[in-house]
Amino acid sequence: MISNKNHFISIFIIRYMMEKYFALYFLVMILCCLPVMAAPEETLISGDAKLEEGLSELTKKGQIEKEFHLYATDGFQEMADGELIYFWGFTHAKDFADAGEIKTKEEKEGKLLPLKVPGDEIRLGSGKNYIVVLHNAGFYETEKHSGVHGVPHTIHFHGLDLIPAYDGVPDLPYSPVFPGEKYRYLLTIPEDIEGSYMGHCHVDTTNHLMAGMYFPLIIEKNPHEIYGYKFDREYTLVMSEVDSEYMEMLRTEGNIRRGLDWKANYFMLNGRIFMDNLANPLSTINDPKTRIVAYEGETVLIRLMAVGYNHIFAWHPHGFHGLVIGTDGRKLSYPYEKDTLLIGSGERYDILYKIPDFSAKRGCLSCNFGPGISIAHDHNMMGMVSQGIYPHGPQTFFDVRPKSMKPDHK
Ligand SMILES: [Cu+2]
Repeated sequence: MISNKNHFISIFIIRYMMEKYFALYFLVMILCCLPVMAAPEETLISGDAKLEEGLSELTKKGQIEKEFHLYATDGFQEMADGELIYFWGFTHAKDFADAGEIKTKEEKEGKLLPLKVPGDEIRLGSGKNYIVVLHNAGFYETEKHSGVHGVPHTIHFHGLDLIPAYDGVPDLPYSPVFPGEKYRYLLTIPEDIEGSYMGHCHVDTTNHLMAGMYFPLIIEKNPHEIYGYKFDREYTLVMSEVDSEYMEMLRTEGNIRRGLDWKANYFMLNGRIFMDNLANPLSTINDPKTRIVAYEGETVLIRLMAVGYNHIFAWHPHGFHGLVIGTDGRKLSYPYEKDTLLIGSGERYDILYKIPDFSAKRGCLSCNFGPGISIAHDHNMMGMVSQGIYPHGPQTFFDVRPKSMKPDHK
């Protein structure tokens, strides 16, 4: 039994301890509760039981080749003429890793790569399973009173024949992805499918697509081979258009119903325009993904794609006829030669250019069988005039170099 004296001492000690350590106890409690008190985690829009079971089964068996995390957001892109254009688009963290939920502009800038239009290429292999997770990171550049806050997005994998749950059409059957949410798309690529495709947002498509929400998607069976044809180098060229004034209106007012007012004033190749100042670092020709470099005797594959409102692009390289071997992700039974190829929104063409070997005899004095630079451009002249100035359009160089300059030449 505790005596009165001992009891008094015990209470005194407890009170002393409580007072002394109360601040510390309080601090520990706050720190422990912080994760609970923080904003709720990103919400996953889940599919029905069958979809979820299928996904976890593949994951358990280790049959998911790779998971790509794409973040829908907004930003600015500087053009070669100095114009800063407001865009919407898809970006990602390094190696398309999961960067978790993005809730602030600081997090976006710290964890994700700067927004680029078109978005970076995604490359998949035939006969494999992939998961693409779409996160809506929200918009950070719109003005407060703009009507485009809290806008949802999806990804439509253009050209892949997928079930509706993975086809990216909003509410068919799943709701589109709002800020703070994410959705998983399962892409099972059949063994016999390869070629050039695209991904783009399918919410209010006129506005979201034209605002920059698109990226190339490549499916390959074997590297340096397509439809049974071998090639040495490849370039993916996305031809697209943007109305920078409309985009600024979206940013400031957000009146999406003006979609029919769209009037492109920039026509781009991989999101860039050509400049008459050849040293301009933002010009098409100074982008290693857009300047077509090849060495004598090589075969170059061009994966040509278009995104547009009403512009039909006319791809025309000077000095070369290309062999069109595939279109819209399918091999052509009868390939054909073209030097001017019309391409409309959503179309893709796979074209091979055989660069003759200069060491072989020229066919004639004026034949372009040799090293040097020639241009390749949009032959729909409307496209060669961005902001009213020629030749600021989708134009690049075909830069053919002597075999002796090849880095691995012996
Ligand atoms: Cu969208």
